[in-house]
Order: sequence, then C-alpha cells, then structure tokens
Amino acid sequence: MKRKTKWLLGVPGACLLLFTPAALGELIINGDFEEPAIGGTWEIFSEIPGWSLVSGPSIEIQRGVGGWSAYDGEQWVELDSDENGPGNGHFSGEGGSSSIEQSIETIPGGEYLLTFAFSARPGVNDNQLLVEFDDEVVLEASASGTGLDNTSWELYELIVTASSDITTLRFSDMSVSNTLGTLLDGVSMTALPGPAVLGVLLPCLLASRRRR
Ligand SMILES: [Ca+2]
Ligand SMILES: [Ca+2]
Ligand SMILES: [Ca+2]
Repeated sequence: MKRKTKWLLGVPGACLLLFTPAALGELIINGDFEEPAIGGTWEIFSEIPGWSLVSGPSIEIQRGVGGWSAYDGEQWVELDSDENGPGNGHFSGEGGSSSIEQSIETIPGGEYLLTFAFSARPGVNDNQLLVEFDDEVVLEASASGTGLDNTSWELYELIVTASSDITTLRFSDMSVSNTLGTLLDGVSMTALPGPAVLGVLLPCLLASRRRR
C-alpha cells in the first residue's frame, strides 16, 4: 500500500488525468439510457444526459412498454421516435425516425471497443440501425420483431479507431419513419491498449520512474 501511494505521487500532475477511472474505464455518458428516469412507459425529449438529437423529432425513452425488458436497467431508446409524445395520439403520417449522437474524448490513432445492444420492436418487422463513428458508417443492421412478444437484444461488439481528440458516435433509425422500431440500449466504449494509447501513457510512466 505504501509503495502504491509513493508511485502515484511520483506521477506528474498532468499524467494523473490519464489514470482516472473516466480515462481508463467507461467513456460513454448515460449509455444505458437510465437518465432521466421516466414516470410512465415512454416519454420524448429534445436532449438527455450525454446524448443530443441530430435529426428527427425527438429522443424517445421507453420503460416497460408492452411489458418488454431492457437490455440493462429499466429503460432503452426507440430510435423511430415520436412527434407529439404520450397522451396526444397518433396522427396520419406521423413519423419518428431520429438520429442521436454523443461526442467522446479520444486519442488520435487509439483503438476502442464499442459495444451496444440492438433489438427489434416486438411485433414490428422493419427495424434498421445505422451506426457512425467519426462520421464513418461502422455498422448497418436490421432485425425483425415479427412473432416476438418481448425484446430480443443482440449485443454488437466493434473495434473502432479514433482519428481526432473528439469523436462523434451516432445512432440512427433507417426504418420507415412511422414511430415504430429500432430499439437501442447498453452503449459502451472503452480504450484498448495499443500503440497510440501507450504512446501517451508510456512517457508518463517513464517520467514517474525518473522522479522516484
Ligand atoms: Ca438501459
Ligand atoms: Ca416511437
Ligand atoms: Ca419504423
């Protein structure tokens, strides 16, 4: 214990930031869509913690719609959102296809493990998800909810490479815009040890050794 304290004190101040749980652990804010906790079974927002609306009418959070299960926690997002929210009914031609994004601090050239869970909306055939990282398409996926009486979450795991110090991660609904389809939950991103990440960490480690 004493050694560890001494070692940490030997790390230059600027480098300490690299050893924080935020830098070494989860990079996505509110990737489980548990915030804000909603009172009913669904609600629409123009933004939620961590995520902003890029296109489409709103960000729709669902909680126990149809008695269905979240991938994690109690809530998820339906990317084919809604124009007027709960209690206002469905009008002819109402659409909901939306796109949401989050900007993440990254190390240029660094590799990251990106994971998320995608499910069809039970009973809806047409569910199509587009995932973009740094403005490049990294996944196009589709799923059918025909015959499902609960969500069927499929976990996707991708290795992505950042090209700048701020990277945008974007999820979009590509289904027919009709307020139904394309459920998303459990978004996570963590740094993988590689040349770019070690290139930043190593000078700090070496500096800390020289100071001991
Ligand atoms: Ca969740
Ligand atoms: Ca919807
Ligand atoms: Ca749809």
